[in-house]
Amino acid sequence: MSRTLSTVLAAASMLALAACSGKQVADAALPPAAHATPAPLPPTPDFGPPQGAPIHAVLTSPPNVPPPIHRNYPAKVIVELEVVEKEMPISEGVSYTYWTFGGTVPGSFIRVRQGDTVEFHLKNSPTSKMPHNIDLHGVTGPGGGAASSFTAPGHESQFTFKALNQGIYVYHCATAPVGMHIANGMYGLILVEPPEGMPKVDHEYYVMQGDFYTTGKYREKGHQPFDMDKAIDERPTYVLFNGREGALTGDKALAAKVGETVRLFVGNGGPNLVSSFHVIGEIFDTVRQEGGTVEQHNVQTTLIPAGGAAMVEFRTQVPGSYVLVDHSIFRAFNKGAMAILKVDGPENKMVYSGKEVDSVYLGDRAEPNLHAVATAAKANAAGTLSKDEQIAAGKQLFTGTCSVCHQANGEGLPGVFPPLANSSLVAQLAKEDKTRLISIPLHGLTGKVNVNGKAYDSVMPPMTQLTDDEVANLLTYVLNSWGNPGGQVTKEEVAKVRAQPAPAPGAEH
Ligand code: HEC
Ligand SMILES: [Cu+2]
Repeated sequence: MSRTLSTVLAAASMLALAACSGKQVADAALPPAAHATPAPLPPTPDFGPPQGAPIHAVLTSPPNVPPPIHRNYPAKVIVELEVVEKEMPISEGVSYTYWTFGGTVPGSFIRVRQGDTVEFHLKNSPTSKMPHNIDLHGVTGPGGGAASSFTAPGHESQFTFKALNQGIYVYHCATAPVGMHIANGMYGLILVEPPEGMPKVDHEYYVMQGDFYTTGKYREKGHQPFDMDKAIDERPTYVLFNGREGALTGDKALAAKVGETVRLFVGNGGPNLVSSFHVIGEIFDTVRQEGGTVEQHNVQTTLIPAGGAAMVEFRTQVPGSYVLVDHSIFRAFNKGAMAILKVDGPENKMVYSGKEVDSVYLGDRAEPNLHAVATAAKANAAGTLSKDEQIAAGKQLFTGTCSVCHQANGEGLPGVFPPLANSSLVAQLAKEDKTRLISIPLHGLTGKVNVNGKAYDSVMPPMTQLTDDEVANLLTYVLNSWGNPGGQVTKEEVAKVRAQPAPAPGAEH
């Protein structure tokens, strides 16, 4: 053995010894003196042996949080969590094969009391194809439980830990390839309440961000497989709250009344992105950043690391729709990272004059109103897509995409945005140059154009975020609305034009 190697080994075994004895000290004199946390440690009896009959933990599906714990002694708490692999919608008309803890993304919310002894049962459904395990960040021990919980399909593992530290912790699967298991939705939160409990609030909600990688584009219809290359390059197709676009909008929005207090447990499963968590129109009165014990006040946006969580609290003042976003804002508007907190109650003109935020910010994302889009996608896949279905889908897509400039009624804005309603240019292109018409949303439009006798010399940006069938449906809707001449554009025609170079600006008749 070389001298350097033996020195290294000796040093390593000394380190191991030091770690070992440190652990023994901690075990003997709980709360653990070895923890370098500045937080005041709770009275020792809370770390004694579990008392009373074992308790079965109440687990909840997002956005629900189990009720507060009102116990004044440490107990043995049994947690039973089942891993289920299942196909679910990731967006309207788009499905994805998720791997879940408890059948939801994020996984079931677990709530225990600091000092509790948690007997953890991890089951892997017999219908699973993969082995899984669990790493709970609230566990002190190798792999946070991962080393003891590797579970094959149809099997169950059991391990026990003492909840030494209070806080809100992420749990996730740590089976190789770890990134893929997390990207498929294998994460959730466990709250370790302090012995004295948490301050009472009117609502507690569970929200967790995650990034998703599909082979198709954002909102590309049909079943979308996981894309490992995009995941490695950290180029997500979706960034979502609670695992699907629209999980918390429309009739699934979070709810509160004016004057109530709201506590959000906000986690970030990653696997890659850090979240700049923000609620449009609210200021966080209190944030427990990174889920720690230090309270920060009057915060606009809080960073939530991948594999981290925060508790944010605020009191609502004014009714309306408050939009939860990742303020890395393309993620909100182009990848789905948007949720709604709907606050009902009387106006308070002293605080705010009125007028809703959601039409400004949300467009077609405020309500899960893309059913016609999904119907069209299904019909398209089945080869039975009708013009009427395309028109219905196009109408829904028009809001928040084209309507921003051309207005919902297609009239445009005088001198700024040309009308699509009864447009001489749309009529002309529909008859003479369909390729050019299709290229307008795909490649944008610049240079002089004449519509209904009026000249425009402006810029329409390319709408490259739209998929082929979205463009086809949008144009079919425009062609069949507001006195335009009718006609149809297919997904295949759009694909062909997309592959061609953009026409030169001003090459208009
Ligand atoms: C950001 C504003 C904006 C958005 C969004 C926008 N357009 Fe335009 N659009 C324009 C402008 C500006 C022009 C005129 C460009 C010029 O002067 O060269 C135009 C021109 C057009 C024209 C040709 C002129 C006409 O009025 O017939 C069509 C067709 C058209 N847009 C369709 C669409 C469709 C379909 C969408 C949605 C996918 C869309 N636009 C979204 C700004 C916009
Ligand atoms: Cu897994």
